[in-house]
Amino acid sequence: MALNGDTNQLARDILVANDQGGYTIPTKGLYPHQWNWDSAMAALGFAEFDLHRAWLELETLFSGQWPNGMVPHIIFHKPSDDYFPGPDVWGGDHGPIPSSGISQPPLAATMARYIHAKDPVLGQQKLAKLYPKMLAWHKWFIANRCHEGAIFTTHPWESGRDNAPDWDTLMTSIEPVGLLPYTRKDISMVESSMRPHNFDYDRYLYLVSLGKKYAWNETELRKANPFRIAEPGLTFTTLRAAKDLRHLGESLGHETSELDKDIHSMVEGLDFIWNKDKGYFDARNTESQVFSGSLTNASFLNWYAGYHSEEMLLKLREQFTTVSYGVASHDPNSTKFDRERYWRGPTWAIVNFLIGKGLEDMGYSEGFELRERTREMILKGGFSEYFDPITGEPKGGHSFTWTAVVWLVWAGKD
Ligand code: 2M8
Repeated sequence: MALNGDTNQLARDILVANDQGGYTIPTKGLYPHQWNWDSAMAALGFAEFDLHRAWLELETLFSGQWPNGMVPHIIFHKPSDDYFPGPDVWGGDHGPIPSSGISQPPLAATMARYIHAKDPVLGQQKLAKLYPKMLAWHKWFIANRCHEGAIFTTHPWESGRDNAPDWDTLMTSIEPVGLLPYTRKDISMVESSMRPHNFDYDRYLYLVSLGKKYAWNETELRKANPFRIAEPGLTFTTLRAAKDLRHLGESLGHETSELDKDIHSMVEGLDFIWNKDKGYFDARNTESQVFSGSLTNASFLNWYAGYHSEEMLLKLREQFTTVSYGVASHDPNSTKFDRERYWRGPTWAIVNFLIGKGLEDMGYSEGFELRERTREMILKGGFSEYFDPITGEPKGGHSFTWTAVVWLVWAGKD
């Protein structure tokens, strides 16, 4: 589906159409609630034409924050029959609004910094209330998701890269005992060849049932939940968020030495996820210490966190010769590469943006190359959830919020 008409206007229309009045859904039908990192991206998109709406998006996201600081990955503001699993399955009634019991890559502080820069006077007013909440979320990550300075995920959904090959070994070792029968809704809306297998869903739901059983108590879950994988996506986004929080904290006149300490230990923690044998950032089981051996689009987020790696740059250049539309979510040379199955091969505009912007900000021309490729992909395939990295064909959901945002803030810019 090639785009016709004013692409900027089409992108803005998607944001407005997905706006539920205070929060933005990723797309109609498939994802009818507020998702965490999608929402941070929506805020950035709104900042292109409505700064007050941009701040409201972040405020609404933090209105679902739990007393322990966690900001859930899904906030169920309103009931919907379109999505499974809903709030009853999660048992996530530990915050002010029904929600899931896990988090997602923390983009909010970084997007808040971009939005703040557009109007620092308004930004200072908004940050007075938001900054302590963002800091509490950061502290939650450090207290509950940090292993030797690297950030780990306790559920495939927490990483945002649901069915990535990073989790395959651990997923196979999980026996999903005691699961009640359930009906998936996603495969009635998107072809099943583009979605996770039932094998994965059984385990996603089993891990949710564990969380519910232990009332999402992190101390209990540390003993009960076998899923603990340090991974590049959460590590790099948390590191970047900490740097942006420090900047925002300083602008408000706050003491930020605690953040300095965390940033220092997270930079040291990059060693934990550096797979020396393969020469790339890789997911790693915190218990067995075994690497996944997966080169993914998250492996390339190091520049987003302000961290250059010559080896990763070589890998990126190599990837540019294999696929045409950005960075594939899984290594195109791997036998597990599946060009249409969600996080096992397709390219995602949002991750291209995070990688590309990081590269551009650090002065690497590969960032511009990635931007060009993402631009072409969107012009050719529209505002899809993800795309075939070889042909650029649109895949997954349509009229997708974060793809529209990537166009507005980056890919569509001259
Ligand atoms: C996808 O994940 C949800 C579960 O969180 C799903 O498939 O039901 C992922 O791509 C995730 O990263 C994203 O935030 C969410 C909404 O776009 O969809």
